Amino acid sequence: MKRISKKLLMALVTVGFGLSATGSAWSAESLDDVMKRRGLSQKDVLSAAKTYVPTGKRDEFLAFSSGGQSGQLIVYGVPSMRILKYVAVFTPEPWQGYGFDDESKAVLAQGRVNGKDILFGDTHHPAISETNGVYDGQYLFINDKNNPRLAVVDLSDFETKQIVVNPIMKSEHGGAFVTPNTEYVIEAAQYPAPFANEYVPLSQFNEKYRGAVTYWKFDRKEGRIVPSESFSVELPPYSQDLSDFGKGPSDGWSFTNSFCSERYVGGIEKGRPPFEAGCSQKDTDFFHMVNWRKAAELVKAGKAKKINGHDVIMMDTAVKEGILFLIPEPKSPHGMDVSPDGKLMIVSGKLDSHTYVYSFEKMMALIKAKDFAGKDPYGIPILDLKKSLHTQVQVGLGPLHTQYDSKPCVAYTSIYVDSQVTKWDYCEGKVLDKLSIHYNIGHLMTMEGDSVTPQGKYLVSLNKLAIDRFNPVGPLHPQNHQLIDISGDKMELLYDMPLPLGEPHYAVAIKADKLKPKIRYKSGWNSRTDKRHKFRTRPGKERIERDGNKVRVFMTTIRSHFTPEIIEVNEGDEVTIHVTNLERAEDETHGFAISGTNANLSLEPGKTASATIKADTPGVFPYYCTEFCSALHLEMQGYLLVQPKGYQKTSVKGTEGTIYKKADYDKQFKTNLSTQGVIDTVVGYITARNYQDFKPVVALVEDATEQLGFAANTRKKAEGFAAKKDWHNATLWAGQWWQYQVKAADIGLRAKTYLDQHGAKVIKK
Ligand code: K7E
Ligand code: CUA
Repeated sequence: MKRISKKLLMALVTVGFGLSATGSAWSAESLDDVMKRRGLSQKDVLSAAKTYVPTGKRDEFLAFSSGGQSGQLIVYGVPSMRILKYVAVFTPEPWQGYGFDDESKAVLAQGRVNGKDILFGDTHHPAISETNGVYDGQYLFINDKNNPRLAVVDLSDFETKQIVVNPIMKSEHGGAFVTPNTEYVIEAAQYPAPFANEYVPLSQFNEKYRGAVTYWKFDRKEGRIVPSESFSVELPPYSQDLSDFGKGPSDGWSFTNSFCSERYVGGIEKGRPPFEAGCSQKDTDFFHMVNWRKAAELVKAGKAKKINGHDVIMMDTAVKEGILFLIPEPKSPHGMDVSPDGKLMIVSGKLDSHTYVYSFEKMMALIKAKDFAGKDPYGIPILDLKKSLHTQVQVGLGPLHTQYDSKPCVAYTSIYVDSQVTKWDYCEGKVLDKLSIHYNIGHLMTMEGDSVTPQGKYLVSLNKLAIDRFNPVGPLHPQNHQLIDISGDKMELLYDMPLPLGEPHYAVAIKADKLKPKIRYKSGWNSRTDKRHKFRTRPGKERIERDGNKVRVFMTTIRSHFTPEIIEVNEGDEVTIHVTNLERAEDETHGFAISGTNANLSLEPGKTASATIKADTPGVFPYYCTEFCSALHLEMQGYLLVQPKGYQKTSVKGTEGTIYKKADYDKQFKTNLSTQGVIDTVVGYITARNYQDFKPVVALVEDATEQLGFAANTRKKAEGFAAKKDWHNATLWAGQWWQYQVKAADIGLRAKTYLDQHGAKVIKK
């Protein structure tokens, strides 16, 4: 402690009042030297200059990538490709306390399937909420392919708020995609299964197994999906795949493609050809079109059937009401991407080297004229492929997904087998450029590339294999996201980013300045329900309440202590600890973990989070702060003592700690006075400048003022004890007074540095 004291004081004096060092010394190496030494070409250096974001500067776009088998969401900046956050969605994640505090456990519990906790998700497609087809940066939705679920992430704090389980599907894939005003989020089934939770032999596949699309109603004001206002449309047992919503002229419709329209059921163990053979026999599969707006009206009119408590429009109703149509599409298709103007739908067949561009206008004309090529086995009218097509372009082997440029008619398609990105003109139907990637691209993403206003500039290729791109780290390789410059006529590869967290499928990128995430919560906030926490604690109101064998602890935390610091309970008690972080300062997150338990909280400023534990093992369990929050972070600790049943107080005497005398008090008092002198000078330095013009400094000054308030209070306590000649307590409180001074000084110095670096001006007093 004393060592820190000296160091800090020295820092105060030297940094605070020494000459500010304006680094003007030339680096010994020139750019040429470095290029030579590191073997960099001109092109490498240009790429570096295009992607490098200097310290303190920020990225122009934020990308949200699915986290694949991690069940999470990955956030990174473009063009720097710096990873900023893994947002916990379907899987417990200790850093964020997700699945380790009671509040987030309640969110994960919403995602139980058949009453079982599911602690894994396979996230594929994130979608940012839209207003008039433009990304608005408010919410993000993401699906879980394995357990058909959808999650809502609030982009005001990047936290998962809700998980809904699809009531009729057993797996899904074609979600999440949103309507142009985010009234609905779509989820399309993947592997057909019976809607009811029951056994049905595969011999009844055609009759009893079904596909579907679900339209989840989103209440933007509440920021939550409303399951009771959501509905589905029954579809044939084709494996539905990707989906997209119409916009502009095609608004009101949704489009979903499918594979295995052969309805093959496999059975390799019975000597039958495997799924992959039986599911790719026909030359074409089916593209489904659903008039979702009319479907919503049919539900309102009572034309849906309740299945598992959920409204489903059955196929016969859908056919009769004219809201469901099919069109052949290239076999084993994958992507389904509506053009920014909503006039065209692009589909690629993985086993075909073409992309097919469908014309919404032509499709509607065929429907209007009842000009159908036939019906499928379920009576759904089929539109003629040729008559529906705008054009067809040979783009390469294994085309998957398509994204759009800010330039009209320009699209980019991922070419899996050829490991390429093809840039092409979908109006004229011609290829413009090709670029090799490394290796086996899945999705690709342009900036806001599936909205009505694509931003161009960059493309990220989400590659399935990295192979030789990075330092080897064992047989399991990271994924490779490659950044590509698309601002010119020719695509230029800029950067390889390893992603070591599951296999991302789709990603979306938004202009960073559209996001306005909060810095702190309102004090005592339950971030998962977005309401004041029922068990928040105000400063001074910390307490421990007991009701039978249920113990409730109302705890607060602020640099660098918990209140209370000692919790004594009895073996067999159920203990719930509600911790409120009283901090208002930016980035002052505290953690809270208890030895021998899974309790682990992340307490951002203002948040209240809770841990419930069963005190079934008697003993001593230290708890501590898991975030390095201040110079005395290690001292941010406490004890949970669990007294065994029938514990008898022993007569063995013990002692605790050091006893302080008057000399100790005098010494501490003197230190505090000189520290105060230093603080006064820093305060003088700041207030002599136009610090109020700098928002971050104003926040720092508020924080420092708060710390100085605490210092004044503890000083009074110290002096009170000194007056009573209780030198021991007087010394301890004087020590605490000094702690607050040090925190204030630390913050003051941060403010001073900021002012120095941002050209603050001296103002006359
Ligand atoms: Cu192509 Cu799930 Cu969209 Cu994987 S998906 S790549
Ligand atoms: Cu609070 Cu470390």
